[in-house]
Amino acid sequence: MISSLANRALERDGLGPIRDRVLGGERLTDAEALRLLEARDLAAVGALANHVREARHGDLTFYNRNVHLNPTNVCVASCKFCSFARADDQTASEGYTMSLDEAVGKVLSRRPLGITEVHIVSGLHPDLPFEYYLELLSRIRKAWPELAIKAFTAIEIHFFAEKFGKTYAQVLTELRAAGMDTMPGGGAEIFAPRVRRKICDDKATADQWIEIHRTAHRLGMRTNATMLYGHIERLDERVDHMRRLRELQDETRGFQVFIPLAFHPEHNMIGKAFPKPTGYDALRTLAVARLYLDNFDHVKAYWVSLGERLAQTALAFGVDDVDGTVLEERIYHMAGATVPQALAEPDLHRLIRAAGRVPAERDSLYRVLKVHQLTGGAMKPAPPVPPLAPVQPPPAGPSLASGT
Ligand code: V47
Repeated sequence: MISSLANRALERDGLGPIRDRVLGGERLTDAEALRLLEARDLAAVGALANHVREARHGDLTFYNRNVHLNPTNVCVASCKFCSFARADDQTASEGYTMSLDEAVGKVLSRRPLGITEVHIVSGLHPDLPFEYYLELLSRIRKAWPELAIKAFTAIEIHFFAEKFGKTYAQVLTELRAAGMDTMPGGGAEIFAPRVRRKICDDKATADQWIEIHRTAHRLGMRTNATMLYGHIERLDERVDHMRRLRELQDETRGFQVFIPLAFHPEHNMIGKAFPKPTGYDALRTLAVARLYLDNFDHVKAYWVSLGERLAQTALAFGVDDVDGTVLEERIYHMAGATVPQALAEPDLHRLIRAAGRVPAERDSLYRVLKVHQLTGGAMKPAPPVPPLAPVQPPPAGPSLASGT
């Protein structure tokens, strides 16, 4: 329930009608989401988001045991917010490309840690053949069949389709046959063309990002969605971004989680003009996402992007997921993140428990593996994952024109 103090604050700020609609289970309009993003009283908005979070998940807070793999940072795109990409493989410029042995070996070396998911993202390398990616997946899959492989953003899928003359469905089908399970949510940035033109004008468009996720969902895959905020975008462009995600989710139900990503300003082209978003901005964005995205099961506070303390605080502002152990993250550390390279499972438990929540280890598809109650941690059976829209056969022909 919302406390009487929060209720009073909502009334005082003219947000009573929005509160009533949220409590009545009604969908928020774009204008209402914008009102909430502009609201003065963060705690009151947070209380509303917390109500929705607790109604869905109680105190459960999800995390997984995951590792990251970034096989190359060589990238032909020139996103102005990116600190990770390099133009070539020269060690002097900190460019690198792992051999397949190196990349596969890195993943397999984590086996003793009980990892359940690897998250693979790369730069758009101008010379690597498609077989490199297929073999990367198939070698991991063969050596470690039960490891879930979350791989390749929509930006990479678009790049492969263009470079190798395939449709999105063909690229996804071939990667999937090689071992890929789900897709991460990266590369969405902000969908508004005004923003994309300025910060990432030479990679997949918003429409293409959406179409690739739609195609993945139609093929029966689960994917994630992100939003990179805290740079040149306006608040209404954040709402527009979430609206497009909500619309696709209405259509496919294929998204698992929404992850707002706070801009990190170091070592990139726009960082000097835009400092890191404030804690208030981060919490308000997460809370409004929880309230507006009524068809998303989960909202994640990525601790690497927010820092452990803010991610922990976010658990009272609508968030139910903190990502995972994240061994060996590079993208945010190259952009100035000062958080550790990884968090051990007991550290995640400590953060979650100190926020009054219950840690629940999940797998890559958000099935609960273990609820860590303080009294011993009984196993809970994994709930079934609801089916997606029927699997559609990939259309024939190598054309990209249809975007499928
Ligand atoms: O696509 C790049 C963003 C993304 C910066 O799906 C930056 O579970 C802030 O997508 N400041 C990669 N953000 C990370 C990502 C992700 C992370 C965790 C979980 C999941 C998931 C996905 O990071 C990029 C881009 O949008 N990014 N540079 C920067 N300087």
